[in-house]
Amino acid sequence: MKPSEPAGDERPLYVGQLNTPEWSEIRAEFDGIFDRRFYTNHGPLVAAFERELAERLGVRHAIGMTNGTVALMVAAKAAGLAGKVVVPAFTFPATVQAMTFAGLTPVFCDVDPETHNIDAATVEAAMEAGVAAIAGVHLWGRLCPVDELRKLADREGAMLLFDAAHAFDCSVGDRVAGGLGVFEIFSFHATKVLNCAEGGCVTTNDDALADAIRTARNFHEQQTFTSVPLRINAKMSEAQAAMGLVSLRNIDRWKAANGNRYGRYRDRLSTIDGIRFIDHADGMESNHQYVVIEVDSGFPIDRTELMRHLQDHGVIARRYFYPGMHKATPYNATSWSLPVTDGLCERVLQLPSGDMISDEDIDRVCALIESAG
Ligand code: T4K
Repeated sequence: MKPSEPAGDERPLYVGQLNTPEWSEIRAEFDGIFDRRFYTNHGPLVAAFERELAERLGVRHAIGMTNGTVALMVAAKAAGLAGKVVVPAFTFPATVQAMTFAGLTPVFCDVDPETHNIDAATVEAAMEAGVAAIAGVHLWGRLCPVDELRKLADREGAMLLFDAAHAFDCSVGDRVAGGLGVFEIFSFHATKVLNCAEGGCVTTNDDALADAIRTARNFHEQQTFTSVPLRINAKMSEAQAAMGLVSLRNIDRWKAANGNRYGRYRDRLSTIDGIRFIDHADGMESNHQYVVIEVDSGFPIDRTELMRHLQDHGVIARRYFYPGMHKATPYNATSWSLPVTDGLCERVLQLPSGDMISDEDIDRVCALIESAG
């Protein structure tokens, strides 16, 4: 609960997931930071966090960054990408903003209506001359179809990379988010399953690329300033890494709790006419961080009316990613034909979940949906 908000049935319920470690765990890590008087610039906690991340995700390199957006921007630049990048329009603005900041031009592609992810067919339909990269987004923690995308990327001579901001610890069989693209990025924002308050990382199995990313995230080289190459400050601080290390110790517990909340929502919502519950039951090991529904024409009111109905009752559901990046300035200067994305932008609603959402809260949200219209 936010400190200033009253308890009780009508307290606002937010979509942001705040998974909260025990204060004693956080305090122990922060005591160490203050004892060492070493706050940032590649300190011991960042090094430990990077090691533990790489081990957990089964990758050679996990490089701590200040947030997920900057991680994507720096990695794209360090990889030497230039020209165009195929990217879904059905994503959070940060995916596209980071690419644009890195000097790339987004070419929007549509997504699969079932999974909300890109696939080889949607990317192929968007391919044009000058495409240097294909950037998938493992949306809602569901992995993109990696094999077919890799085949297409190889054929087209494009780099395959992933925005895995939603997909920490998500997998299908032996395929784990983090090692599936030439590089992938994660977000450790407060609302993510692994939470550094702000934070992120790049993962890669490419040693040379990892070196280039580590160099680019640090604005100068050691103690001399004889040259000033194009770099930036994208470092993760010790405080962020402390939160990350504590979060990692709790991740299995949080994933299990997420799974329980997700299951409770699914059981109630799957039986409502006109509501499609976005299910990850097809062999995916998900972090169940996102509870998402589609409101179809069979439901008595449309998605936006349902969102307002919920918000009027303190349930702050969100229509991510309305209206779609292809309709947002400045990207709408080109006219894009993305019918699936357009439909999803009218139907998708994200519901509250996370540590602060109890079973009773979920029942309250579901009852409001059942009685809507
Ligand atoms: N790629 C993708 C696909 C992403 O979804 C994101 C971020 C990124 C890249 C970039 O990663 P970062 O640079 O952020 O590391 C929120 C998060 O801020 C953002 O990290 C996340 N995706 C996105 C999906 O959601 P907003 O602008 O919608 O946040 P905000 O402040 O409205 O928070 C959402 C809800 O959470 C609010 O209703 C209240 C609640 N909340 C939030 C915070 C920060 C809390 O209860 N406590 C809090 O401390 O973007």
